[in-house]
Amino acid sequence: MTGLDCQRVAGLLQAWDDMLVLCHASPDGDTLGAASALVRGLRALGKRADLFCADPIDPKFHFLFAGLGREHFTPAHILSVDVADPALLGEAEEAYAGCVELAIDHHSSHKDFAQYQWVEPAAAACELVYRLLGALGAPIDKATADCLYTGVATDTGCFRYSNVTPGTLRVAAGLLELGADAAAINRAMFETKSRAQVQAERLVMAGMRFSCGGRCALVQVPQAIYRETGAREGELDGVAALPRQIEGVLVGVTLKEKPDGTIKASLRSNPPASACAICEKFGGGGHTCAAGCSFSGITMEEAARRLEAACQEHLRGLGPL
Ligand SMILES: [Mn+2]
Repeated sequence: MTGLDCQRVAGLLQAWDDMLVLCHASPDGDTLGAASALVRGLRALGKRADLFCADPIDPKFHFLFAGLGREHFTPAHILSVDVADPALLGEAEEAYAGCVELAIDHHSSHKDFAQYQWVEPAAAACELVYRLLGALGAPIDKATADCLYTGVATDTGCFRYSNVTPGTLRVAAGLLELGADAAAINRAMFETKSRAQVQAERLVMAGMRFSCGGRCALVQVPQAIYRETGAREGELDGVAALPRQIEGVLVGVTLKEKPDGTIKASLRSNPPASACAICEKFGGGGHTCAAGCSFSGITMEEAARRLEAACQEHLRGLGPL
């Protein structure tokens, strides 16, 4: 449980070899981009490294792994990127949670679980990995730049969220100079939907409900929607952004039923509401304006009811709005 900065992390990695980099479950562009870029950078320095994610990777992210063959070795050091809580390792939690040596993360809600951690506020874990590769003197080729750009773009909603700082844009500018294909990545991440996805979004939006005098909007994604439309799970990631787009909504709630019956909630908030504060009431966390929590052993309707009640309480606590 020792906090490190970028330079000290670079020092550790210079001394280490045979590294396995863990991503969080339900992987997004940031955890995958950061892991792939870190592995590419470490390999460029002549080290053995590979990455692992417990959950299947949506095909839209497959390009992040182009040209990155698997390495077979017994890991001597386990790292994690973008993992705020060991529970987010998913199926890998049991095997790995106790032996993560270094956690690199940008979540303010980070729970110390690794021997060493480098946790620094940034828009994306990829921002930290970009700086780390610089400190290591690792070359950043086009494929690595594409990975890092993907993480920064996806965690900022294509540079639209309040987490974007001048530093974020400088990192993005640096990545463009290194050859990142921003236009193609933005199109693939933000402007491409399958027909199944549009059909699924239609069904989800049709069931949207409002509470707290219109300040909370909630949508539900039961497993049946995937069966009915043929949409893949990852294709509905963007749905979480939709409820908050509605005028007057301060908290947008998206509930997704997992195959095992667990209900995953993704909350998005507009100031002064805090998605993170609401999720923390249920053992979750994240960023102020984007956070998550999960429920097991209850129905989606019950999870919806509890979250609406928590939103109500949170909004009341903010005083007259
Ligand atoms: Mn992230």
